[in-house]
Amino acid sequence: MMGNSSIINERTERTQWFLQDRFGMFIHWGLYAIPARGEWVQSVERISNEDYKTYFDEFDPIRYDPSAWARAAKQAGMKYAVLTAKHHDGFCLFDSALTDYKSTNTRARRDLVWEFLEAFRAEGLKVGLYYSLVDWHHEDYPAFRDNHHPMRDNENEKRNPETFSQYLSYMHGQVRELLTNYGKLDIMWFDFSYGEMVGEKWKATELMAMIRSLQPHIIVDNRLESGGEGGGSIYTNNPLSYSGDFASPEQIIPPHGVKDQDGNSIPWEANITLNNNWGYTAHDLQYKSITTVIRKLVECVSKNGNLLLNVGPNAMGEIPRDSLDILAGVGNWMAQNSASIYECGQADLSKPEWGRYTQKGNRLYAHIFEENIGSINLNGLAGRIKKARLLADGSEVFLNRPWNAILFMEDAFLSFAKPEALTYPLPDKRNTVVELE
Ligand code: H79
Repeated sequence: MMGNSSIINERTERTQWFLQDRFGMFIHWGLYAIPARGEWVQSVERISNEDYKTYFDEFDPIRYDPSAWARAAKQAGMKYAVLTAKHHDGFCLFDSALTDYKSTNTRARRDLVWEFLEAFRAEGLKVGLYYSLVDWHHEDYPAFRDNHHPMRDNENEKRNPETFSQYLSYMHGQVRELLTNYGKLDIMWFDFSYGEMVGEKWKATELMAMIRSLQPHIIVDNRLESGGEGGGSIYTNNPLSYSGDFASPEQIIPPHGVKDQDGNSIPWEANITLNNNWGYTAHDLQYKSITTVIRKLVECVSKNGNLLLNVGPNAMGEIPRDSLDILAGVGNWMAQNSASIYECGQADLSKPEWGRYTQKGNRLYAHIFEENIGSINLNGLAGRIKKARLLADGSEVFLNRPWNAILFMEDAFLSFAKPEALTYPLPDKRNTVVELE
């Protein structure tokens, strides 16, 4: 068992920065920005590689300016970013020696990954790359050539084990390129395992040994062993070498965070889109509100998790205006309230009915989501709070009105007005944070 406890210890070491930073940008960008019907378009519409090549021939993102992306991420309060170096369609945004299907062979003639990494590092952000295990383009990934849908993929019938091992060499080779030619990377984000395509089907022990030897500090997601639904040996007290450093719930914030079988917290990051798609989708205008995004971020942190929030730049290379507006709004909130996010985690209190707590040492952050309430009840905190201040402006919030102390012996009480007043609107009615010391 020694090996496994050391896997957990090393995971704890490697993920320290990750658990402090809490908030990152996911970027889904590739040829699918041109059809603009989501990153699964080739599979969903059964587009042949020959027809899909139209987009390769046309790809020319003349307004790609990763410094602008990096500024938007930083202003939003994000501390790291993850770009799709290769998605399921197999198109590489980097100058791989192992394929011609890459951005440097398009009209762009640019190594888009390299420029992304430079720009985000220059803004002081940590950087990661997404790499799809699934590959609809590679000729030795035969199961997807006729039928791109993995859930309906009958690999026993369609996949030739000998040619598949050539795909594995290609995949391992590209991971080696990314970890060798692009400087220090902070995150490696694989996507995804499904059905029988799990773990050693990817030669995962060998792959992880290579990753650890090339970049010992990089953190890896858990998808060499699982899909977006969660799972894998990271959830046990007996994780395998390729169990990954963090769990990656997709489009969901787990009700109770992520814990292993013994109830210990596991590092985790919810990956969530701004609208209903990952890749740029012109007709999808169902964007989440600024408030919804802020509350999702707070919810993740209140359960010891991170939020990796996705943007899908368009074919010109720009993050859509709607997305930029949301990021700016989240950034305005973060500019005043990020002390309740960074280095914070779950509080030793149950969820209050008016919002959520986060905690950092002896500082408790009361995130108030209900509107138009003049006072809130702090169950179980009577006598434990020295002072209460609005995090946004440092202004005083009143504690412990005498008659409340009598009515609620266990509770403290916060009031946003002088003690005589019964109700009073909160200074900022939405997503107000009170710092309790
Ligand atoms: O990269 C993003 C997604 O493309 C990828 N993971 C995130 C991070 C992902 N792979 N699989 N899935 C998500 C789940 C599969 C969903 C599907 Fe479908 C249901 C595939 C086909 C039906 C969603 C809906 C995609 C196309 C239609």
